[in-house]
Amino acid sequence: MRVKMILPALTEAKSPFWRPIKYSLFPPLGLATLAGYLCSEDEVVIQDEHVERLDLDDTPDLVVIQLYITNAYRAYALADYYRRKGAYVCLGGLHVTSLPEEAAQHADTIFIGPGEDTWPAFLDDYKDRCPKKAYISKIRTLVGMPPIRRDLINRRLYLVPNSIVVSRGCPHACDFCYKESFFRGGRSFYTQTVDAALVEIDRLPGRHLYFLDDHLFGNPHFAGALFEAMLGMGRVWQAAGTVQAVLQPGLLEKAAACGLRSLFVGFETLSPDNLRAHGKKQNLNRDYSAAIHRLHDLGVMVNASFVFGMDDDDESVFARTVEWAIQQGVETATFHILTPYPGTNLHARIQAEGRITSTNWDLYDTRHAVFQPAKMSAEALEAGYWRAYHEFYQWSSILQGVSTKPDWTSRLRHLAYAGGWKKFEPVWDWVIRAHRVSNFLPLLESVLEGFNKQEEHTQLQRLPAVGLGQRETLQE
Ligand code: B12
Ligand code: SF4
Repeated sequence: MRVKMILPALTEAKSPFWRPIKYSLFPPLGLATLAGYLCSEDEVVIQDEHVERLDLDDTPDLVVIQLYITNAYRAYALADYYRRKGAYVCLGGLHVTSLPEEAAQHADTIFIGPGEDTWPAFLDDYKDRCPKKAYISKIRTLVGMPPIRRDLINRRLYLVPNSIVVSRGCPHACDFCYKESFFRGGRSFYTQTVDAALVEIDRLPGRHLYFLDDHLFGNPHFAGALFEAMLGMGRVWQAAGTVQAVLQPGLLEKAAACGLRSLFVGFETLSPDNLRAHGKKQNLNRDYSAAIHRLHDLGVMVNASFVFGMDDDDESVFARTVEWAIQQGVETATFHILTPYPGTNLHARIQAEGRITSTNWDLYDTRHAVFQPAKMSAEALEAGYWRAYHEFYQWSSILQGVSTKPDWTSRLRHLAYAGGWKKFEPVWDWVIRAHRVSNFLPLLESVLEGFNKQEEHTQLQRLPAVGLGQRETLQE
């Protein structure tokens, strides 16, 4: 059987003139995971339109397309094209789960929820010539998952080829997040075994890892055991976590000791009313500054995530948030416009209030206001969003952030990391077009390390007396 797996791109990512580095970061891990369930006799190709031109002259038997909300229209066009050519087309992913009826018009089979149970079930039915129109995920486990087909990924095309997920979902339930609707009907947070996670880590060459888990720290027992086992592996890694997890004693120390160097943290808003309204209870009454200090003290850079346009936000939110982030010495910030994804509680509420202003999924990219904000106009929200990026990443702000750092190493690291991402976009564009992006991984590793080995040693001294075995190994 000839199988073609496609991660379609949204329009801007395809443009030969503008290839933001963001689209060349991570390979299509979801598709490579699904490819693991195919037979060794199957001919499989994965194509990622974010980084390569699709070969549309082929004649696969089975076409598998992954949908996010912003690539949905492109995915439907590709699905229609391959169905006309006689291929059997499967659609799955987040957007299919949110709007199955919409997706079903373009597919032979659709998949609702994660694919680890439904995809192998479909493959059996397909071989028996009795595939169903829809498969709904119910069994939620990562136990027994076949190895991810990383051999199908062209590592050269990505800055961060070593992306990895060792869990699915998240223990929280913020009303704007995709996760409640995606995992409806079964468990919405589960992890691999520590041993399976370590096997996957061992398969990844080099030093750098990027954990794409929604909340790597979500199960403290799992995370603690994983970090202890990673001690001495010499890895340098990045991940995402919550303020709550950062403030929890012990766990962050273990993470930093085994190589955590930058953490994406969902602060989302400085307003407690907003946190309450959006079900982000885990952030309520948490000392954000203390969380940032803890991270910085342990040598971990902060990528602070903020959402603009919640009901308590007026036009003062942009300047206040940016100023706060700069004063805290946050190295990088990611701003989003609140986006009511179909299927979420947020969407249901905003729709019931008659405030949805667009159902053009291309605009659901967290950079457009697709609803009427409560305390400002949609235009003010979009303008404020762009201003926030501009003001946070202007040189004077970067230098102000740098000046909060206590020593030259962390100052230099802040400067290199923040400046590297946002101040050299044309250079990145050239590098991506020249297919040389993977050459920059050693530079990224070096910046994350803070050009400094001493720190790792210091962190090890601070570790509680767990995982002694690994510590001894490291010191040998
Ligand atoms: C990596 C990533 C990206 C990469 C995407 C490319 C890539 N290489 O994957 C980049 C950086 C480009 C990106 C960009 C964006 N992203 Co993004 N991204 C992620 C992230 C962090 C990880 C994805 C991942 O690898 N997951 C792990 C794999 C194993 O899971 P998976 O991909 O979901 O695949 C599984 C299932 O979905 C299912 N499945 C998927 N496809 C199919 C197909 C079939 C046939 C079957 C059976 C099953 C199936 O089975 C797979 C195995 O279980 C997710 C958050 C998350 N934790 O998932 C956000 C996430 C997907 N991104 C999101 C968003 C909003 C965006 C952006 C629109 C906006 C922005 N401001 O960043 C842009 C635009 C993306 C686009 N192309 O349209 C949202 C999507 C919301 C939604 N409802 O669609 C998410 C969920 C983040 C969030 N919490 O809000 N992103
Ligand atoms: S903590 Fe993050 S991943 Fe978890 S539900 Fe909230 S937004 Fe989603």
